[in-house]
Amino acid sequence: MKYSQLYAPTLKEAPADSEVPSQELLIRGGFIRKIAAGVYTYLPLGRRVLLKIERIVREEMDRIGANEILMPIIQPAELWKQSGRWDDYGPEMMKLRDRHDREFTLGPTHEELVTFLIQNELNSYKQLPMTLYQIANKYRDEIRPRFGVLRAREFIMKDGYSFHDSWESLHETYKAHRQAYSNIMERLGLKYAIVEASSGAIGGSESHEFVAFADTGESNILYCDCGYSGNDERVPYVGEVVYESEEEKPIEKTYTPNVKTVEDVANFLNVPVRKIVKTLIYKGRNGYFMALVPGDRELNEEKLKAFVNDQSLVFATPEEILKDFGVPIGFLGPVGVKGIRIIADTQVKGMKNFVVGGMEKDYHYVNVNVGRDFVPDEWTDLVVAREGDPCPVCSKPLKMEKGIELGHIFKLGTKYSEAMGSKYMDRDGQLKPFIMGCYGWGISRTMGAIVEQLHDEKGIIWPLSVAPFTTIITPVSNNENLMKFATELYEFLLLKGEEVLFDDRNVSPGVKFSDADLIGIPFRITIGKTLNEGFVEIKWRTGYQLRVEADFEKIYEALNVSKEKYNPHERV
Ligand code: 9G3
Repeated sequence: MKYSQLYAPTLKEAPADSEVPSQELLIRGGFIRKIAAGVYTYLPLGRRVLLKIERIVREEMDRIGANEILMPIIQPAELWKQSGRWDDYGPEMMKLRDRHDREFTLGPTHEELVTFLIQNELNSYKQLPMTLYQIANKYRDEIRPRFGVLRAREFIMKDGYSFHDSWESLHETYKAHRQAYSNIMERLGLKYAIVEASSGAIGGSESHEFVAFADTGESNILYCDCGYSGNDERVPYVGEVVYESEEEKPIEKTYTPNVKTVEDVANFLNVPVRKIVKTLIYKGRNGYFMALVPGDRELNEEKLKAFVNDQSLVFATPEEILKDFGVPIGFLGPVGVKGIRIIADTQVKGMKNFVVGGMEKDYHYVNVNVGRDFVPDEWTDLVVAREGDPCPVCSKPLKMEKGIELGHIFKLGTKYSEAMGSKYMDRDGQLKPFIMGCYGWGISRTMGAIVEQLHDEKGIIWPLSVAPFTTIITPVSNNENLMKFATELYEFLLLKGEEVLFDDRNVSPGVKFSDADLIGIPFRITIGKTLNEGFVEIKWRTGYQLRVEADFEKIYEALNVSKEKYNPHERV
């Protein structure tokens, strides 16, 4: 392609609201344009990269025998009412009505739709296992879309669904997707981890995430040298309960005006945060829950939702708490509370003489003890695991890395097939609900993750496998014999099937060089004054430079050798 015909508007300045490198560089490089919060247009360079990511994902899916389909984005509400999830996601689900006032949703995922689809397609065990997948846009009205394509409201996902007549068969397909997803990560040149993850809302038992390491990532990966790794939402806290030995002191109700946060209470009462028990109120389908965790730990909503088996659980609002408990949110506590299920984190069991809210504005209880002052209804692991916690496998202290979740695979079981009555005839002539799996890959998010891992102060450093062009030909001026050589080299490489961009613009070499570095083309062939001595320069985006005879075959040869050796992570 000739640069003069390419619509690739590069920008000097980063958009004011860009928070992470990929957001800044994909906009400055002319790959994407923001249309609204979390809504992006992919410009020509961006579209080329997306199509290459999609092709890699498609090839790996086809390799494991998955069948590509394309389902509608708009979904009738009935399907979600059948699965019981129509009210589970609140405002995150984009709902609309058609001209006949019928309810629909813009699809955030397709479990319901595909399970409805196959009930009229697959009806015998002979047709199983079957995996169907699509690459299509999804909509999730995220509360805070941010970081560009890393957390968008409209995004491109590969979502696959498999149907089985046994868990063994599901396990085979699950393993095949694990391998396929590892291949995808390898072909994208990303540094990554496969981590145990929570299956949260989606139900089912087992799930794994494929996470690309990045300090800007929203996922916290806890890992251990023994090989264990898990997403902090999922990692169980397996530490022993530490039973404090101090004597129980008499409980006291203490005046603590305007001290709401745990830190404020700790400073005001001059106690360490870990001597405070945090009280959090959640609202589910059948009322409120009171959850208790140590003051220095975060409550893990995924664990609480799983424990009470209610995925619609949301944090109760200060207004609801004031209305239904008559206490401002900072002064909640379990002492003297009736008619609400109290679920406490196991570690609270060992605490002595701790502080809780006084269930009255501006008051806290000090020297509170379990048993004497209150008894929780249940004990369970409720905390978000963190660095230093014992490894669930070998108990050594866990380490943590940040990352971007790109792939997520789930063993669903019969959650959707039972809810939607999707059954097949098994070998004994019995009608059975399909055993299912589902497999997601964030296509548009992948483009951002690659830039997060592979960029420098000059711009993006695309891996060869997804670079919009592998090579850019840069004559340093439009002087006649430089342009003649450059044009003929361009046509020669095109005939060789090279994805080459010819920078035929009448701009300064400085602009050409900085644009080439910004948009991250792996190889730049500079046609300059050395042409008179019979040479051109090939510069790798990673810094390596070689001088090559100004001979088309030799240049082509040097490019192929370069491709063999090129590693975007290796800066020269
Ligand atoms: C919703 C909304 C947001 C959602 C979901 C439903 C996440 C929802 C989980 C999944 C699981 C897998 C198939 C592809 C891979 C991921 N956010 N999930 O179900 F209504 Cl608003 O989507 N689905």
